[in-house]
Amino acid sequence: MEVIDLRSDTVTKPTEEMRQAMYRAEVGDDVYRDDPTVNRLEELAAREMGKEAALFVASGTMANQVAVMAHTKRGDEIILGEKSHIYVNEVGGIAYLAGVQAALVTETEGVMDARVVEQKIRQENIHYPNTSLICVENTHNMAGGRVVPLAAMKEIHDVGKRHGIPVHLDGARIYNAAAYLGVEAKEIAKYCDSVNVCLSKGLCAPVGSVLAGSREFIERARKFRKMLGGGMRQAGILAAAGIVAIEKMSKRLKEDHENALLLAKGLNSLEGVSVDVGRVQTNLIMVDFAGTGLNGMQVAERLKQNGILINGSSSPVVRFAVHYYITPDDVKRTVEVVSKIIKN
Ligand code: TLP
Repeated sequence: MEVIDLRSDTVTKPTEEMRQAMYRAEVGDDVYRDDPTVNRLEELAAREMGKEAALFVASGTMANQVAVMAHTKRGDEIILGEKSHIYVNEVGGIAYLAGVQAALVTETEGVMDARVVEQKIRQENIHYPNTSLICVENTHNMAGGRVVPLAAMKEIHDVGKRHGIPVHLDGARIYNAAAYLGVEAKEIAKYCDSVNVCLSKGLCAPVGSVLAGSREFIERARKFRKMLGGGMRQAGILAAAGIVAIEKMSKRLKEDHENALLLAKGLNSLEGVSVDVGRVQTNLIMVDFAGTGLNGMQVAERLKQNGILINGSSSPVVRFAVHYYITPDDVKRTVEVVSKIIKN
């Protein structure tokens, strides 16, 4: 029995085309900027995001952390969502690495209200830290893959511009947002000053993210990447897969979104299981098992015994992540198995 892995889109292994590209990749020492494949990936990513330059880094976390370090000074304050990945899931890096503190905004469906963001900006006062960055996440992971609308992105960017504060976009899944909105990724990225794009989630690359922004910002980020030990040498082996991720895999994400909707509808049809189908926009779905009397850990354990993996949680709400390797048949089997495990 094949395992159906719905824990995350990060579990995606490189495609055959990626493995071929990795095998053939021309490489050099990227700390000397001698790796032609890394250079090609960075140029491609900069173009795709409509920015001057880009930097290949080891992970989404590294892209976000290096961005916060490059935008801020120690003791500053940054504004971000209370459910954002940067705040919740990056091991307190903003405090430890950048030495900044957080001003949190409660998101609604993953979206921060621009007026609230503006209220959080510190005025000049001897007692206050400087506000030096606003972070947005699109799609929003903990909101269940929700897309931040372009109008909301623009409003926040306008607030930033009015106050001279840059906006960083955690666009780990920006291509999912672009696929949902039916626009090019740069139409989203134009409302930020820097953007993290993950290659190793739904796009299937084995490793890496690209951080894009102005040439001057990327040069500062490059130095912080080196400080964190992220100056890789013959990284073209990895960048080669990243090029396939952007050129090819970013174009097919609608399929994942269709399968996610199919899964949401199937699960929602089961007694005691509830998914707000109307809220499903991309590849992540939040499933509430409260009506079954099971918590997320119990659901995960029972599914595992039947060859299906999800990340458990102490609450009855769990995330199912759909990706390239999840077929409509897998969706069907998942619904059948869930139907079985909630009955006994
Ligand atoms: N998200 C992972 C976990 O860390 C939760 C997942 O399984 O979804 N930004 C966003 C919005 C993310 O969802 C993630 C990873 C990252 C940044 C960090 O990327 P990596 O894992 O490459 O450091």
